[in-house]
Amino acid sequence: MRTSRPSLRVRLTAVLAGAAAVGALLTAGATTARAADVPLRDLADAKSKVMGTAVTGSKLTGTYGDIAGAQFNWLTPGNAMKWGSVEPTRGTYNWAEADQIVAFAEAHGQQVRGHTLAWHSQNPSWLTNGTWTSAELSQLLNDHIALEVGRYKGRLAAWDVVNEPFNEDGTYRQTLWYNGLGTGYIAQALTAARAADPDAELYINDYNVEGVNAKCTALYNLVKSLKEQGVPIDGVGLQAHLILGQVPSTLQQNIQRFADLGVDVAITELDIRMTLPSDSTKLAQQAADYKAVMNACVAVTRCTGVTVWGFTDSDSWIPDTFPGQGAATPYDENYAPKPAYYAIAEALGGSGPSTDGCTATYSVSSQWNTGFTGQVTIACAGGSLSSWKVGWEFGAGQQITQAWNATCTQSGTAVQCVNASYNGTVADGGSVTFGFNGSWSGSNPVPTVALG
Ligand code: G2I
Repeated sequence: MRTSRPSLRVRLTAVLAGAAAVGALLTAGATTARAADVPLRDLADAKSKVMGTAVTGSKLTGTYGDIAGAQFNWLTPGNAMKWGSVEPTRGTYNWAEADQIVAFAEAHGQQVRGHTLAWHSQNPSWLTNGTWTSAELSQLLNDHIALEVGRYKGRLAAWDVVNEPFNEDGTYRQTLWYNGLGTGYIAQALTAARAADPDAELYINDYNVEGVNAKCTALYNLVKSLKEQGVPIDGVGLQAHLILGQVPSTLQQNIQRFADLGVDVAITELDIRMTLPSDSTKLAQQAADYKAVMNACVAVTRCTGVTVWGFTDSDSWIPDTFPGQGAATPYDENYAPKPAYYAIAEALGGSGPSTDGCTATYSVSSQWNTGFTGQVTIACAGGSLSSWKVGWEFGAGQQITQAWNATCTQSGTAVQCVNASYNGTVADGGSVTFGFNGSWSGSNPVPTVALG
C-alpha cells in the first residue's frame, strides 16, 4: 500500500462551559464542544488507511471537486476507465475523462485505483457482439491490458483487474471471458497487468462477498489457489453495496481470512441504500452501518481502506438501478455531510458534527421532595444541526426515569440524550427542547452539559 500524506493536523477542541443558578429555576449555560473538521483523508492517513471515493470526471469542479480533493486520498474513476469508455469503437480511444481524473488526483496528492480491466459489463458493443476464437479473445484481453495499464504505468496505485467473476452460488459467471477462455482468463489478466505495471497492486473485486457465504468462499478458494500457483494477486476488493441495517456480522472475520492468505483487502465501492424518503431514524441507522464497516476495516491491519461509491447522493448509481431507493452516500444531494459522514470520521478517530453556533441549556423546571422535571434546549444562532446529542454527568445521584422528545440513556452517572426521529434538525436561529423526569435526594445540582 502506498500512501503519502502529511501528518494529521491536530486541532484543539475547546469546551466552554458555564453555570448559573437563577432563583428556584436552575439553569446552566452550556457548552460548545468543538467538533472535528479534520478531513477524512487526514484521519485515515493517521490510521494508515486510505479513504477513497468513486468520481465522475466531468463533475470535478466547484463544490464537488472541492470535496473530492479535500476529503479523500484515493479516487476510483466510476466509469471512465471501463473498456466501453476508453475504446468505444475498435481502435479509437477516448482517454479524456480517465486522464482528467488521474491528473486531478496527482494535483491533489491522491492515489488512483484503476477500474476495471476484465469484466462482463460496460464493454464496447464491437467486443461483445464480435465472434472471436479463443486465440483472438486472448489477444484482445492481453492487448487491452497492456495498453491501458501501460498508459498509466507508475501513476496508479492499484487496479481492479478482474471484476465480478462469480455468481451468487459460487459458480463462475458465464461471461465473454469465461466462456471463451475458461477460468484461465483470471490468471492471464493478472499476469498481463503485472507485466504492464509491476508497481501497481492487482486486485480481484466482487460484490456480495462482504460476509462469509458461498460466493465469498469461492472467491477465497480462487485467491488461495492463485497464490499457490504464484499468479500475481495482491488484494481482494469487497465492493460493499449494502442495504440499510444489513452489514454482514462476519465482515471483519471475512476480511481477516483473506488477510491471512497473504493479500490486502480493500472495501472498494461502499454505499448503503435505503428506501426513500430518508428520515433521521434511517440516517442514524445508516451512520451506524457506515461505522460498522469502517470499524471492521480499521481492525484488520491488511485492510488498506475504504472507498465510497460516490460521496454525494447526487452522484450515486442507486436511484437509477433501484427505483425508490437511494440516499446511499455520506453527503446529501446538496453536499451537506450526513450522519454517515460523521460516523466515518468517528471510526477514523475524528469527532462528530460541528456544533459551532449552537448551545445546549439545561434547566430544572420543577422539583419536589423526591423528583424533578428537567429540560434541555438546543438553540442555534450562526450554526445549524442535522442531528444532535447532549451528554452530562449527574453529580449527586440523580437518575432519569423518563424522557420525551429525545432518547435518553443513563449509565452510572453519565447521561446521553439523542434526538428523536422528528427533531434532529435545528435550523440557524431555531431551537429544540426535550424534557425528562428524574429522581433526586439530598441535592439536585445543575450539571454541565455537552452538545456533540
Ligand atoms: O453497478 C454498480 C457498480 C458495481 N460494481 C462495479 C462498478 O463498476 C459498478 O458501477 C456502476 C457505475 O457506478 C454506474 O454509473 O456501473 C454501472 C454500469 O454497470 C454504471 O451505470 C452506467 C449506466 O448504466 C449507463 O446508462 C451510463 O451511461 O453509467 C453510465 C455512465 O453514467
